[in-house]
Amino acid sequence: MTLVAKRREDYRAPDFTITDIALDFTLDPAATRVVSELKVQRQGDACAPLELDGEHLQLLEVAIDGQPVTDYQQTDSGLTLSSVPDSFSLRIVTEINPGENKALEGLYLSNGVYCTQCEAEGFRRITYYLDRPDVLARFTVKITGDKASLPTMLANGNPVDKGTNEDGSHWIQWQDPFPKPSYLFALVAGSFDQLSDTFVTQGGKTVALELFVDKGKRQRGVFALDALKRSMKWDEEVFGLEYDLDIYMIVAVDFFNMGAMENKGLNVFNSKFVLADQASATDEDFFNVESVIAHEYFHNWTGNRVTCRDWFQLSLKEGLTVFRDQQFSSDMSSPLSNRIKQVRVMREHQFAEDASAMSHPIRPDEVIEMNNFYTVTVYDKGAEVIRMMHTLLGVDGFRAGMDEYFRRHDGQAVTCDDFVSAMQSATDIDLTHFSRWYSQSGTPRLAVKRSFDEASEVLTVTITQQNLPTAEQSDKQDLFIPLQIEFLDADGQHVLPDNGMYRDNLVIVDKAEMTLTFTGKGQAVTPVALGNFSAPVKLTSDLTPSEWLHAFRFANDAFSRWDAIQQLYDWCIEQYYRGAPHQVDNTIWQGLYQAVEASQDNPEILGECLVIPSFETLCQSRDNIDVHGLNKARQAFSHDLAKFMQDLLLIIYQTNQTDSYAYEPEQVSSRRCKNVVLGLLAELPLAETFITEQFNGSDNMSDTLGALKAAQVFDLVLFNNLMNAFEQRWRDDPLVLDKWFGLHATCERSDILAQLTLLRQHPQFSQQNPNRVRAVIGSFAFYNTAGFHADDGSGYRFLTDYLFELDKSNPQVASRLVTPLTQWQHYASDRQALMKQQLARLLDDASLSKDLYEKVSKALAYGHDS
Ligand code: B3K
Ligand code: ZN
Repeated sequence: MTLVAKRREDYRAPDFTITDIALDFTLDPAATRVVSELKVQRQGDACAPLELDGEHLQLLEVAIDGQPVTDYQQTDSGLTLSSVPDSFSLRIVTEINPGENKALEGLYLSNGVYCTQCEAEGFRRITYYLDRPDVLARFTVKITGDKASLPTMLANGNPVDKGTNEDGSHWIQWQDPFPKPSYLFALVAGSFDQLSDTFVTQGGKTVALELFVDKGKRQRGVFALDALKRSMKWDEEVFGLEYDLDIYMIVAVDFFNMGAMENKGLNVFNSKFVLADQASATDEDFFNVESVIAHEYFHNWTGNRVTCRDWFQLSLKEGLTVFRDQQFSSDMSSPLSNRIKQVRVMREHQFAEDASAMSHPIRPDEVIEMNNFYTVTVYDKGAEVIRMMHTLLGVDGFRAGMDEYFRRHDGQAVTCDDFVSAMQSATDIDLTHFSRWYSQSGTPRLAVKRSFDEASEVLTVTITQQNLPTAEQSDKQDLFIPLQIEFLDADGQHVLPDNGMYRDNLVIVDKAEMTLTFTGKGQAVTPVALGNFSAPVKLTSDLTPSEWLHAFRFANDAFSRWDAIQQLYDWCIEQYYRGAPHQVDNTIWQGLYQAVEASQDNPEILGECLVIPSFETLCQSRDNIDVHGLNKARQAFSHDLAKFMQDLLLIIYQTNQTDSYAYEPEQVSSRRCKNVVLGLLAELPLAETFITEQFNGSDNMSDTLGALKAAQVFDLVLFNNLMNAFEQRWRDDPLVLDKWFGLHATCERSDILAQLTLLRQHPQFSQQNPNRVRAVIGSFAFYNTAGFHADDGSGYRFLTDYLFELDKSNPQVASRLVTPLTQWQHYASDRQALMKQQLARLLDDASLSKDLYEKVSKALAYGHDS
């Protein structure tokens, strides 16, 4: 198979635009009829044919200005009309089969609910159209459907008319006054429970808020609706942005490929990110609901009002909107735990992507399947790039830049360059060099090293940046890196260098090397760099274990204090990994003990500091990895840490008990701290009683899950007992049971493949449901280190066999799940060979989807030509 990639530099404005579209749906599971009436206008080349996108459509009728047309060319991917007037109306009638649509793209029917997912290029599965984000049209949508089974029928905008037909069906008409690209179109029809509320904007307009959930789940929607109101208020207060329609609707569905979708006025959500209550949702679930609700709401301005010119610009809306939802979450709870969460995603997943065959800049240059580019790079690294601008411009400068962006581009489809240019107008700082972050892929490496000259008593701190070639980009340039840094003397006092500071605690590393000097301060100056993770880089330094502890004690930046302990853990695990655990001597154990002891009055930082870096994070600073060696080193270190701190951990466990559950920051920190500690105590025999008692006495899902996770570490018998009890309690609630599926799939046991086979046969498992597939297969491939990486390659084979099946129905989800197999670069070569063997099996399949083909072929080609 050879598929041609689309390239960013080949962008051409469309020859035609569509100003208005009237859609008329007659819903039927196997034969939904779609009538589309378009107002088309030529805006380019006078002879250009009209080339419409369309896939999996049955074409029934084409007419131009009322006259039937037959001289068109139809292919698998579209419809071409060769000679058309400059301005005309076009009527197209198609038939589609939502019941058979298992890819969950376009219009599909699942669990009796019709729903759409059009981003990025799913609208072309509904009707022939100019399915690209730079064509903005006004949409009117009429939906006709069975009244009994589809009492609710929704589309974007405001309802303008409705009626009943003689055959018992009913119809409704929706109108969206805001011109929009096709990817923001949405239709939902089904039978739901409804929650209603209102929000009065700062301009005094009353907006109706409607939330639709599965029958019987009304109570679980209350938190999401509240979160929506908090988001609306926050965007007014922080960015001055108000909602623009009279109604805002959110529908929760069970079958959804990703988290949620920001369709204009009608968000569609994976029910996982809407439904939450004390009994069924963890604190993390509550957090995610609030953050995804906010994210989709914030898209109304950053994404919908100002959209992308082409899909290469995706980070324009995603990076910016992730940054906005991160700021919101941080304001709703606490900046530190939020920042740590964000950095974990970067270090575990984004760094891995940057180092893999799929590396790409936040604004990619080449794409085969756009759905493959909704990545941690475009989203999370994209948000880090926005954050760096925020750091450079300051709060007021950033706001002024945003105001200017909306002033210039409201109602337009624009580029990342347009965004930077609006930001530029708000500041004296030249962003030209900075904007390389948009075009360069890879994780920059920063090194901070010291040297001391005895004669002159000058301590020199050298900061170097190195940008190594990535899979798709060999030439690299130096970047403009804001590095937050503080310097401590031997007493823990802050000192400043003679030169080089750009601002308080900030240096700009914009070339390969820079030096800072300290005169007369002796050589005991500890640089504590990358405060607040001020740039998405990998940092190395020459700090010693005792200096990390010194940094933890005295640094001002809370993130740096947490990071100091993480770096120290990394160093300790490295000693175990090298077979020299005794290097972690008593001074270090004591130092760690004291650090923990001294933090007891701050459960937030305490809890986070007691989390040992994940296996995935440890991989990002190592090569040629012996997977089991590293995994065992990590486990052995956790065990020894727990043993050394046992008495202290028990005290922390007891003091962080919370009564009467509430989802609020203080309680969340305490519960987190308590459950992290329980996870460590699970290394020790005394933990059994604590685990069992917590499980039996729990009145909320965080504590229940905390106990189950600890049991998974403790021992298989206890784990199985508690898991059986959990299954009994939640067997009829697939969303909750996903947690159970995930725990089974991540259990490091020798018969894991047999377990996975059993899970697949479980009555609640369904290969059609992405949440189930992710809970079982995704948890195994991403997080079961021992099982997935079994030495005989059986884990890799298991995943591959599964992907063959899944790819036939849902390529998008299959392509997400192949990721761990494509990220072979950090492992030892015999393991790489086993992984590539399975990738080669996939590539051999002539019917492989575009989605998998792109990732698999890149993963196999990587490293061959260099
Ligand atoms: N914009 C959607 C993602 C669409 C993914 C298409 N494969 C959700 C979001 O980022 O808000
Ligand atoms: Zn988004």
